[in-house]
Amino acid sequence: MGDAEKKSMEKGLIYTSLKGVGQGVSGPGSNLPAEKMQWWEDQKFGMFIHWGLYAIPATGEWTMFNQKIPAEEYAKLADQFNPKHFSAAEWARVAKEAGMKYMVMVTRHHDGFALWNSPASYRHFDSWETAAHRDFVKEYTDACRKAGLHVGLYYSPLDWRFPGYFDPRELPDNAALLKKQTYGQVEELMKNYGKIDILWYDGGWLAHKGSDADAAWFWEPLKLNAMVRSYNPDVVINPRSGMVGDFQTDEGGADVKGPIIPFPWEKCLNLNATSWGYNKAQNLMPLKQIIDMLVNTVDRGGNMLLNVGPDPDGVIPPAHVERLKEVGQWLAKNGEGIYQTRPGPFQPVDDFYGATYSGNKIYIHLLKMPAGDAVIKLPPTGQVITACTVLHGEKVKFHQDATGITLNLATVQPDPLVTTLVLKVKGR
Ligand code: H79
Repeated sequence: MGDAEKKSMEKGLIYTSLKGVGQGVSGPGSNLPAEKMQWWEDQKFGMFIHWGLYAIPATGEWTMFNQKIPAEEYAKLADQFNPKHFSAAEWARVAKEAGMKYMVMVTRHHDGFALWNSPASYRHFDSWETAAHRDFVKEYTDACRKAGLHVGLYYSPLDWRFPGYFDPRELPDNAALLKKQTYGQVEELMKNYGKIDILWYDGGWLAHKGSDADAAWFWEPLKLNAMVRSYNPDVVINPRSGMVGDFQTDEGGADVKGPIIPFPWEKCLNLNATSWGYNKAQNLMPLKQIIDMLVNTVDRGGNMLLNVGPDPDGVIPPAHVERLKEVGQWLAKNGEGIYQTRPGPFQPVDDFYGATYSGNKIYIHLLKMPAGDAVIKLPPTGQVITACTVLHGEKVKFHQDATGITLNLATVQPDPLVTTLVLKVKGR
């Protein structure tokens, strides 16, 4: 897609699910040029991990706030947080088996408990100084790299322990302590754990009000991220520090619909739809829904970051591991049409199909088979199609003329999840 086309699409379309697209501050060198985003756009599928003290009550990562638990009371959970079966290598193994290419671990959520040795933590509220006496970020970053997965860290600037977070103008001294902690902790994460590929901020808003961009006056994200880039020049940064960010975020389990989105973006959602953190209440996504979500995301140019919430012992629930393995089995067969592709040339048709391309191949993802005459009519592309098959499978009858391409799927054995077809393009 050319620059002019991209610009006109960006102006003409409203991406309702992508809140605050392009909002936030930016400055020279604050964002990566397009060529440094290509590797990220190639990944398509990653693992998000929400794990912390909130795994113990098992009612979700917002427990401290929702149940109005005072900080001193909540802090006692750290005495019990001493996992015996935590293994970052096992997390990485599960991610790889699922076909995931990167991981993003929550290093510290809004409750303030840091999963590393964090001298910058207010009152040293971390896993190093409490029962576990372990640096989980170190174990995680080492395991990711060893497994060949790209390393992402999630960090929440927001910390509920600070009254100044809720009232930064009336309590500036306390808010300043919070800001000092954020700068200190982000520096620790960027300095002490080798090359970090992705920095995923969350909760840059103030007092849970307005947008992350509205709070830029407080966090000064250009200054914060200039420090980040001094350690990790090419790290891919999301928009939730109040800086524009290198990609846009679509959070939650709502279906992905509409046209191709012409800038880098990521869908993040939960495998257990109940909450991000470990939850007694289980609402595990059905396999077909996961594959559809992935395909719908990739066919519109996005990556999908699928979340797991390990239990207090650090173990990903076995039913979740099993479900992810099934996703990996579909990807082992169909990955060629997913990884390292770009969306198009056909615009997706909601609830029916979408497309990606790579080199001289176009991949059509069929969410369902056409009813009735088993025929699909694709619009003209201006390219000559020389062959059509099921990916790793039988030939598909097709006819191409000036009005488009007609595929006849009468003899096609569909994949029970999503069927991938391959069109070969002449001279590409
Ligand atoms: O870390 C996960 C969420 O905890 C976090 N972002 C993802 C990745 C997040 N922070 N804020 N929000 C999501 C939006 C806030 C939603 C809320 Fe609520 C609605 C806060 C209060 C009402 C959901 C429902 C959380 C508590 C009750």
